[in-house]
Amino acid sequence: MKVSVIGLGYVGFPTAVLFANAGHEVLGVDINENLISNINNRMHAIEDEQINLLYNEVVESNRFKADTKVCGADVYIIAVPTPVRSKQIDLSYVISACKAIVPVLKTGDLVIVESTVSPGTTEGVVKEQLEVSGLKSGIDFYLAHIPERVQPGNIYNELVNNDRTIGGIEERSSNVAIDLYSCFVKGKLIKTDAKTAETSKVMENTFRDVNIAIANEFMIICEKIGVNPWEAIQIANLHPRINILKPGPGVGGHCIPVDPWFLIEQDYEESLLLQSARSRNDKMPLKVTNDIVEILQENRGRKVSLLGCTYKANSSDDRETPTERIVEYLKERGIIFSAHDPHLKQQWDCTTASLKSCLSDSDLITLIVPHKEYLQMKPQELSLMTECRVIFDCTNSLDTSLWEDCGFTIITLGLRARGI
Ligand code: SAJ
Repeated sequence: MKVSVIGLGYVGFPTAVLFANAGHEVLGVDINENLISNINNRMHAIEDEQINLLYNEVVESNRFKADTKVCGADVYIIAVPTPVRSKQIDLSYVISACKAIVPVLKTGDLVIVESTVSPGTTEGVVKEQLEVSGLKSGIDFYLAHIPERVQPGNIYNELVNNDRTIGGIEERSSNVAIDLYSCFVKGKLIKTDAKTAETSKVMENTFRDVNIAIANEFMIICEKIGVNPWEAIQIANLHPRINILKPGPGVGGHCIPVDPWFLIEQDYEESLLLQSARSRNDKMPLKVTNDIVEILQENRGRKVSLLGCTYKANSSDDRETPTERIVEYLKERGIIFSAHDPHLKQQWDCTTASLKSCLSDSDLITLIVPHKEYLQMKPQELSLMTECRVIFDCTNSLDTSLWEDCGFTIITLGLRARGI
């Protein structure tokens, strides 16, 4: 079949590669001309070796091409961003994708929405936009929502092995979509309706946001009452039905801090817990900043070095990253700082390419993102780069006794106010 994947980002690109690898003729579409030219010239790469390998094969064998325009196909997969701006969901990229499909849509085609959308969007706005073609959904063409569930860095494995929710606007749309996705998905293909699929997708990430918020709140309360939150959470998690996630410097990325808004906007008055979890997690960069300022004052220090700028360990993705907020707060307070991240694709104004220059004249090292490069470093190696011996560990990732035996003071998030 001819498959057109609209939006060649974190999800669209690997999805296009897997459809091509399964034998379909794939046209990837994106508004970014640079990206299109890189993809066609085999100069594109993502953080997943398996996908990169298959991508080279499918471009070479002419099964995958990219363009800025949507052309006629049998299947259209919409994988464009749905950003949240000022707590409002921006559907404009999804609507543009629908408008681009309308002139080429024909009887028997299948349209899939993979982008995360609010409950009711596929059967509402998407269907309405596509029916401008004069064709009727569920009769002339098929329509389904199939949310993605991939973790950056583990995309091939998760695209192939995770279960997928298949939410057709009616039974036949679900069945046609199941036939299509079974060409590369080894996980279960779970049939439901479009609105349930949309709801369960945003529920998944909202659950994670609320769980991280409770971990952060437990940490703050434990710190106040002089209990080690990391130990208390570890013990609580020994209960067979408890799984509290980890406290940290905040929640970043393009999914967990964004998706709760798709549910909150359905009912502002009643979504009290979800709004509260959002605000708990959003306040974490401020808590880290306050801790940094206090630790500097206690140590009569002036400069802090921030290690880790991306939204999570071993990823190059810096969207919605807590470090960016910490940087803003430090600037507002007039604190001297520099930052470093070996995974960033593009340096920030405040980052240095070398760790040594980031650490120069530092009075406090704050480990925000526990990238493997930092965790693999031995205390002796760090000692050679800096005279600073105080580390603030925001994710409890360092082996405290190992570092303290080598002359460092380790202050762990949540343990600062314990007075020990
Ligand atoms: N975080 C914590 N404490 C934890 C776990 C995570 O503070 O215990 C922070 C991370 O540091 C990061 C943020 O939360 O800043 C989000 O990281 P994540 O690993 O929880 O999630 P994402 O955004 O990388 O991917 C999520 C995944 N969803 C779930 O696990 C329910 C992924 O499967 C989804 O495909 C993805 O969102 C998405 O695209 O929706």
